[in-house]
Amino acid sequence: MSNYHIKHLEEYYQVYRKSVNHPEAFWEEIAEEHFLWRKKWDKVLTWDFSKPEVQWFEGAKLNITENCIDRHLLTRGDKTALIFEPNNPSEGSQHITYKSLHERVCRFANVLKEKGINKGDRVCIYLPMIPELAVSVLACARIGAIHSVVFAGFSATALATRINDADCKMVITSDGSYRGAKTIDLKGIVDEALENCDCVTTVLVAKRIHTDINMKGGRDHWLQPLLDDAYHDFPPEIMDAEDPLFILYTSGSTGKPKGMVHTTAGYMVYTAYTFKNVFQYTEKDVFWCSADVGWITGHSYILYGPLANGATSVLFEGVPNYPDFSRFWEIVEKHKVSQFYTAPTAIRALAKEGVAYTQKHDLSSLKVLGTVGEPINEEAWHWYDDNIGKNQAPIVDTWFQTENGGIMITPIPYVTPTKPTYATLPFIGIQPCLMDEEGKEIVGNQVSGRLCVKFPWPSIARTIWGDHKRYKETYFTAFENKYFTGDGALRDEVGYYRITGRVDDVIIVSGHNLGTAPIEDAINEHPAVAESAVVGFPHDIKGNALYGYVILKDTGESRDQENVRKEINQIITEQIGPIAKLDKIQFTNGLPKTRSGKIMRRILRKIAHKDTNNLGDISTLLNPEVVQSIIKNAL
Ligand code: 7RM
Repeated sequence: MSNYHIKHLEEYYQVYRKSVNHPEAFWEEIAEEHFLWRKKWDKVLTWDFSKPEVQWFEGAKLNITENCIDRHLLTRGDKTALIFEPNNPSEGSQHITYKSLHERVCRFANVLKEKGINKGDRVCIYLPMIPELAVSVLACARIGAIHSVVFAGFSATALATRINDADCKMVITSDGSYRGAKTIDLKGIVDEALENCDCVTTVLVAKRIHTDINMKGGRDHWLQPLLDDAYHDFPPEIMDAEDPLFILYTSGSTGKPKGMVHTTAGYMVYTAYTFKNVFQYTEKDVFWCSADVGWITGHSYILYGPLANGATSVLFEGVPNYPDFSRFWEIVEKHKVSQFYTAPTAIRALAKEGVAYTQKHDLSSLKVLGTVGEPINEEAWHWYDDNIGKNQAPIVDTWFQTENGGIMITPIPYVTPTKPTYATLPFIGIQPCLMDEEGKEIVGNQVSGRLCVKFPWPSIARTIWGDHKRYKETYFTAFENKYFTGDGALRDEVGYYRITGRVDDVIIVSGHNLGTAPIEDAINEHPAVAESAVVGFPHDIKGNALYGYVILKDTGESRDQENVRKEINQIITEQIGPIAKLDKIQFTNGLPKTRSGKIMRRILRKIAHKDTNNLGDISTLLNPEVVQSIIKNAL
């Protein structure tokens, strides 16, 4: 039996028990047998959730890029590490081998050093999904600088806040970016942000869209000439296991974004191990995660997890609807993608366009489908299963958070029987529990509560950059000695978990706790509905009543809206019960979404509460314009 690669359900249970009963022995064995260490650890784990403090593999020395690149050179030097698929398909894809990735990362590392970046310095990376993004992330890791990738769809204000919070010395960006048929002036956004950032002394600029841009003398440098002149080798900086690897910002429900700090060894071990098992990756597979590297999913499952396994990973610059809605499936066919990993919001958007786009392409290479980021509704789950996987490729509904580093609750494909809308079982080493409002653990099955984790796993974030107190308050105060996720979940009769959404999405109607996910699920079953969001609003008798925002499918025919309202409530009554019926249903053309595809229910709640004077920070919205139209038509 190999603990590294789980292939049967009995094996899962056996390895799981070992990981829980003897966590140190278990992770020590995984770390020892599958990674390259310059020095082994003195102690596997030190932890105390009351401080909170967590250290894994203390005393060990390593460099993560040596594990992700150098150690593959002998056996996989000519294997493709990254397939770059550009925004415009006619530009043609690029295959970057492990050998060439090594050389590019080393050259970039030399450029960083030459520009005065040293171990522990923070570097902000604000780039589109182009090879330079992967290379700059890895170059930072190679020299021991802490990367802070900011999604290149964020505004100048959001960027400046993040640069200042981490006190970055350098920004790496490009002249611009492509997004479908549009171009975006990235360098202009950086210039605007830097008017308010005194910490940045150097800006490196990659050429992507070849437009004329402003280069500030002394501060801004074109990247390519520097790389051309740099030496092709660079010895990796030897890091401590607990040296920070990166900061990644995640928005809080209030206040400024939280810079989650991830460290080196534990993050490497956990992302590599989850990647191998959750996607059942084997040597000849081509893996594609469609997330942006600006999110934790991209960090862990486009770059570090796949590369640590010597895998081939697709880096896609574009969007699902350019040149048309078949783009994803064209890419699957072209690169014979074996594992495809995307978000429910993308699945729903594609499902809305019908199946003709999926039928134009040969999808038979697909062995595993993944989803992440939000609860996936039942209809979208089946659409994905029927039309993309052709009922032959298991769906892994993977739950995790920026704070977690890697996948926490998930089926293992071909091992765990799946169940629509359920993330199913804890991954190896993860000890979830459900808590009630009084702080008591809820044991047994067929129960629901607040999702916590009892024991540290190797890739848990260690702190919030510059604010350990906030880290403790946010995650370790609500429930003593437990990590609190902020999510609600239920556990079914066999112990499978279903994530029902953020706890602040729980609405109490006449004393009944209702999660938004199952209600939205029911609404979306209506054949005319494309997408929906449910929030609560104050009600004299029930305490709260339900307000649904519903997007109808664009079928060209006009509909009797009153009738659709009735039918929606009928479906809800059948699936959940009359308690969950909606008092108000507003039809809309769009829902406010974050740039990673999560519905911003906070704004919808304010509209339902008729409290629209102060909507708070909407600077990270993908589509701020829909907010006004929703307000105008509010019920
Ligand atoms: C990976 C990522 C984290 C929040 C989390 C949940 C929600 C993520 C799922 C999910 C239901 C899933 N990190 N979430 N995955 N909800 N099922 N499979 O998205 O930090 O950006 O967001 O996303 O609410 O707390 S994140």
